[in-house]
Amino acid sequence: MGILKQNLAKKIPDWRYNYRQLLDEKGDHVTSTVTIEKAFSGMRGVKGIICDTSSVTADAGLHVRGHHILDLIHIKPEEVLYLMLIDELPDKKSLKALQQDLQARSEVPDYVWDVLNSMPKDSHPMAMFNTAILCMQKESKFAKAYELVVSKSDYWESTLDDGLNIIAKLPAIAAAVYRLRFNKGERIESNNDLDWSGNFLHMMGFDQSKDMLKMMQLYLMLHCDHEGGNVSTFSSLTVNSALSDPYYSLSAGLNGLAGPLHGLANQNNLKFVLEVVEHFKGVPSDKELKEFVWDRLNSGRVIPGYGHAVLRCPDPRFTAFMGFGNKHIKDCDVFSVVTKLFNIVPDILKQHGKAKNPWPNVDAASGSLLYHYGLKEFEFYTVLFSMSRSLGIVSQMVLSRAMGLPLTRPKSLTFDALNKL
Ligand code: CMX
Repeated sequence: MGILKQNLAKKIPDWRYNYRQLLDEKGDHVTSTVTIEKAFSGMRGVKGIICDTSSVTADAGLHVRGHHILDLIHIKPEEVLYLMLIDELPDKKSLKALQQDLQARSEVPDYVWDVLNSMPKDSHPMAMFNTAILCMQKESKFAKAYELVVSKSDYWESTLDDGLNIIAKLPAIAAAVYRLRFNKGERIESNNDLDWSGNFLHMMGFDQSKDMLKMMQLYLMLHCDHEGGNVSTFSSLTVNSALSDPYYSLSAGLNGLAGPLHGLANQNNLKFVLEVVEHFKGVPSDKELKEFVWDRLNSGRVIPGYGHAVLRCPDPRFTAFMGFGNKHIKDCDVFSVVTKLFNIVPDILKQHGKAKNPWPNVDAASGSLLYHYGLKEFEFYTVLFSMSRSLGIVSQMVLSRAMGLPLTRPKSLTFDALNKL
């Protein structure tokens, strides 16, 4: 039995007990009220779903199992996966056991390469990545367990199996999408001596420089989770609540991550930054950059990487990326423009008067680091976000099944019904 299953099996009985006790004692407590305005605003602020892996506060941002994200920037993606699921950071032995478990599950079925090879050469990398996950659905242990009428209380085990099987394969799939889509040559065989991020860089064909590896570990850790209501996680969990297996559920949510208001903002932000550098043939003055930003806003376009549905402060994940960039990147026009944008965009958005949060989100800096280290194909960036977000989505699916949460099914109202209220 893998380390995660072993430790979850010890924890889940207590969690279930606490959950039942909470329902018995406080089941009728009100968490929030829903007004017509909220119904028309994408349910902003409606507290109606459960997420234990992480929470986001408006003034401090992401906490993973109670740890502020800036206190976790030294850990690897595998460690944050363990933390989200087990509610503890792994010791060295547990981390090694998890890494070995992932390596043992990492072989990708050959038919995935056939599917990817047969897609149009100009497919978006996100369409390729999500198709690769979806086409492996027939491997699902959960779907087989369901057919065999496994007890509902055991659903979490096959959900975990599927989730780990997918996560283990993501580095090889993402690297293959990169090499195929951007004509980088043949796929590179996996090197199981490397960790999840290192092996990914190796299969992409990048040098294993210490800084680049650290940057990739940071990238793949920072995007892991953002509580339960963001589009990708919420979509995955909704699909999973119908007992669709993790292959169906994860690819559904990642299709949401491919939207420009969500994860695609990282590619759009870098595209915007490159447009600035190209337009001014380098780093513009503050005055020039202000005019450029206003022109974009006045033409009805958003500033990608700024604003957020929940945050009301600079995103600490942005702060983490800027900290890394300030330490490691010197004389880079792209990073200088990102820094300048941070100095001028919030004031402009405040004057513009629409965005409730004028501050940068995670997507405002991440691309400049990737670009600096030679990963210049910005259409690929959301795939990296997806690899990381899969860790949180899988964790949340496993915990939802462990708690036996039911089908997600909020009630809708017609316009007429609202008028009659
Ligand atoms: N640039 C210009 N206008 C913006 C803006 C931005 N960065 N952020 C918000 N606004 C506008 C909205 O478009 C909206 O305008 P309308 O009333 O004309 O529709 C208005 O301000 C109010 O929006 P809001 O309540 O502040 O923001 P929402 O909760 O509706 O949306 C988000 C949040 C992130 C979609 C929005 O800020 C946005 O579009 N940002 C740019 C895209 C982006 O960076 N997305 C990535 C978010 C993080 C992630 O998921 O990866």
